[in-house]
Amino acid sequence: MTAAPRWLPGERQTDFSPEGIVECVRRFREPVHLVRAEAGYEPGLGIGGHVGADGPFELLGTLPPLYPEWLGDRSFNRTHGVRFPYVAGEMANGIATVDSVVAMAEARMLGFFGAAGLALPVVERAVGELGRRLKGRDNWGVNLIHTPAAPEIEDRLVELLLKAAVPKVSVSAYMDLTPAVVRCAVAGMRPEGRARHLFAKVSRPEVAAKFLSPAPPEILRALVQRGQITQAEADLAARVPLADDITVEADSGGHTDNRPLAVVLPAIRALRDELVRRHGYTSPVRVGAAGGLGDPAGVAAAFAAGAAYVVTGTINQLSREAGLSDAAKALLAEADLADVAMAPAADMFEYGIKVQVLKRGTLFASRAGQLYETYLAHQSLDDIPDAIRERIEKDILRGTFDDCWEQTRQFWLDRDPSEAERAERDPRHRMALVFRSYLGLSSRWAITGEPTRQSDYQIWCGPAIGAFNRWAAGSPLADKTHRTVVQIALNLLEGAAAVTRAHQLRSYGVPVPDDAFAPRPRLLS
Ligand code: FMN
Repeated sequence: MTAAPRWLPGERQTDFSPEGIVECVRRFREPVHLVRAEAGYEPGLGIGGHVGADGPFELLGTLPPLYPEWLGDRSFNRTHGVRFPYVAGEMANGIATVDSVVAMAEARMLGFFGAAGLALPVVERAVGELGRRLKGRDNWGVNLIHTPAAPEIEDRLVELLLKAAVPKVSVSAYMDLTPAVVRCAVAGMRPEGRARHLFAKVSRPEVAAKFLSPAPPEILRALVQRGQITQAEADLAARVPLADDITVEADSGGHTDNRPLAVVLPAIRALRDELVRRHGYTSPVRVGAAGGLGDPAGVAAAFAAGAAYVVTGTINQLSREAGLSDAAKALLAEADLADVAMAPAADMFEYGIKVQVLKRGTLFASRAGQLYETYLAHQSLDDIPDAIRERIEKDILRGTFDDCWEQTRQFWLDRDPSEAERAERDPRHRMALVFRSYLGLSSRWAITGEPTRQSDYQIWCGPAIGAFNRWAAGSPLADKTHRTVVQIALNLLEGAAAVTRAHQLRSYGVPVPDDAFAPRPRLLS
């Protein structure tokens, strides 16, 4: 029988102190030895030294280095040409800017441009600039959001994305598949692979199932008939899932089902396993995690639950690159875990759909809620009792219903005259459009920093903001000059690696102190 190996400390005497253990945890890029003085004693840690037949410590085992690059699914990095399994998610109205997508791509991560809510020529300019600045790279993308009320918007955006050869498209808000989204996935498909990668953002298994399945044959047939894809592309598409990256969105800023990540992620991972088996897919189909990620412990937990990659949103609004005013960023920087609320969504106001927004420092959530209650209770602007009308006109709209309707009408005559015409005929629709104008403008005011409307800023925000602000307090990330989207990402990944190491070592019986689970942000390169 060979004797158990022994460990001889190097120049630095190991210690079993809490501080010594924390330091070994932080040095996760080096192999770490689990050692003990003798049987029955708690293990301690050592780095370096000499393993052999002699030495004062029994060697229980050695953990090899751990890298943030490896926290997710290694196929994610390979497929998308990135170094880290990390995505800065799309944020509507260009809040996820061209600059942030470029910064993420240059740092060898992935970012999606926030195309939703922008007019097509604006998206076209942004995509053109991205193509020029990121020439030769394919680790960047653009959001394609479902617009059930105006399918032609989706069609035109897909046309643009294909023409500009955008390498990744994150598709979101789909409940059902449209020809546009299927075309986006399938056009250009070759036996050796896809022309572009689709990331499908979902929060429910029934929607995930649609993207985890091959494209529906009837939609493929219709696209072939229209000449939008070839028969060969349709045949290939019948053998692969529509998307091979499924982003599971838990309780997030903006549109959200408010589900905890620990509940939805395993459910959709299990569904993925079942559908991969059923369809016999031969290449990996990954499930990533979004929603509520704002500090290293959250990110480490997502990876530990099997997330192939992580996506952040809310916290990137604090970054230098975010297309949000300094005044709005300052409000976000003060927010804690519970400073968020659900408020009516501008795009689906009449259906009672809500978005998660910042509550602290702005009255938007309660004012938008009052508008929705009023809409539910009345048939038209003329039906609204005087006392309520006066309050809405004075406090919320800052104008009479008549003036607001005139401005709203002009807006719709420009954008989509059929809406204005419908509202002329249907007083309830007119009321909806007037109230929706406040919801639309309130996002603009937050973006431009309109000083007279700070109390009306609509800022999409999830509870991750509180996790981030608590973690960043007093660190370089609390200083807005250092707070870039890449510094945030690198610190979250670095921290998540440290938390992962701390947990590994704790699970082998090492008395890892709580400090090891709370790595501090610093400037990283
Ligand atoms: N997701 C989309 O798919 N399309 C969007 O247009 C979009 N806009 C967003 C705007 C803001 C201000 C925020 C905070 C999020 C938005 N999201 C959008 C969701 C993010 O891409 C990301 O999935 C989400 O924010 C992650 O959760 P978190 O907010 O908890 O970090």
